[in-house]
Amino acid sequence: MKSVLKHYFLLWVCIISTDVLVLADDSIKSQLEWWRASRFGMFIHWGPVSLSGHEIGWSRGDQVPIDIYDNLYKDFNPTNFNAEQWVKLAKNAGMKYLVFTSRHHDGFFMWDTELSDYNIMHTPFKRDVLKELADACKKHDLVFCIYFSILDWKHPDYPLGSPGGRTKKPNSDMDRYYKFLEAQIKELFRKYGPFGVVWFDGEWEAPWTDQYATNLYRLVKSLQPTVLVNNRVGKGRQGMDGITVPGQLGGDFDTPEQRIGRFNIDRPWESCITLCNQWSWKPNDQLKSLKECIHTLVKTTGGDGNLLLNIGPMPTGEIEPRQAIRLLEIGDWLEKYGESIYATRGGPFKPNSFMASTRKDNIIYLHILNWPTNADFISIPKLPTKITKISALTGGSPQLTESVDSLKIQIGQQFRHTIDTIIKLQINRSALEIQPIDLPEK
Ligand code: H79
Repeated sequence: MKSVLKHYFLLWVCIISTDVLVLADDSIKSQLEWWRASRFGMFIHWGPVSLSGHEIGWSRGDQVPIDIYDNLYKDFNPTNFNAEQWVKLAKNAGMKYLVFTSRHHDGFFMWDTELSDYNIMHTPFKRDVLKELADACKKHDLVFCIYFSILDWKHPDYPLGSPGGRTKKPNSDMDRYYKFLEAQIKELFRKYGPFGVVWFDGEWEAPWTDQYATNLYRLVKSLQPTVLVNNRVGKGRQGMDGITVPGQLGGDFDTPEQRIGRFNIDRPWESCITLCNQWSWKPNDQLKSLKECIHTLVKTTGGDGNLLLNIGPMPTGEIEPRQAIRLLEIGDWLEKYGESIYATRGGPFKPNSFMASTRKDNIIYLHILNWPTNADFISIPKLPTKITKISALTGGSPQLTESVDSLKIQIGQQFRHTIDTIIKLQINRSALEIQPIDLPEK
């Protein structure tokens, strides 16, 4: 009798878990299509820690003593914050969605919550930043998304208190903490939803278990069946490559961090990468060049992933002018060449160090990122299709020479760009049907 019951129980567990996955697959299909076609989003890491200039994700109880860190909010008064300016900047940068840190590991709530006093309304600023951003996104037609850390080093019920679990809390209660977390998620959806994505983080710490993960995933999908959830809801992410271990709860997409993800046309993925070095603002942080930003976007898209590019606004509420200028430069580039990025899929050539490729309909875009120094042409493997036309989005008239096993492409020196030379190949079949092709590293 006992073993029969056990079988019933196992069957029930299987039905419940399959049910979650099937539900997700059906209801997010068009949402995933939108997200993939968007290709480029803005990540924003912001909070009282910007006053100290230390990193939001690992300075509490490390570079900044806990009692100092937890009192920073009393001086947080970003009077120059203007949600519409941030949103307009994201739009002008060519970004299609915005992911904002509603609550990071440090436990500070950037919204007007009923669940804790440790929130933005208890700063001298007293304005609901999340609400202002959600409204501005709606007004300017940018998809609003939230980042939310599963861990909370400040809350007494969460067992750990600083990076690496170095601080432990004596009277913690993880079950009670989980209820508190659920209440936050419900409040967020009720007051600020719907969202394009809920971007979880902090799942790697030991108190978070598969059971909590499954419950949270179900809760989120019940609140908004169409919302996308990243793989950090569960325990299946492997390291900073961000790939989910097969068979584990992995949400709707993978999340390589501070690196370009590997070519993958089967599983959706998004690289999150900072525009400077830190996630949250620090003075004189090193800013990436325009070339590095474009190469990152092109290689990400060429690998069939999205790019979530992060900025950390200053404690005044402003985005550093030099960072804003860089974003506008990216936007200018996308304005001219966006047809080779948006609504494309990665491939068929897998990116390597000198080029990437994207495709849609019967078109393949070759993005040549570094020209060979010892030749005036590039040579790539032949395509299993006839090429009906060759042109260059970036100017000039490229010449194509086809041999038995390779394609040779030449273009005048003055049309070889230092950032990206975009060659457009029109073919006589759907480019999406072509199997991925490895490019040799010369
Ligand atoms: O929100 C951003 C980060 O704050 C958060 N995830 C992204 C999206 C994040 N929190 N922790 N981590 C990422 C991983 C931290 C790795 C670390 Fe380290 C190892 C922190 C300290 C040791 C690597 C090495 C970074 C600093 C030294």
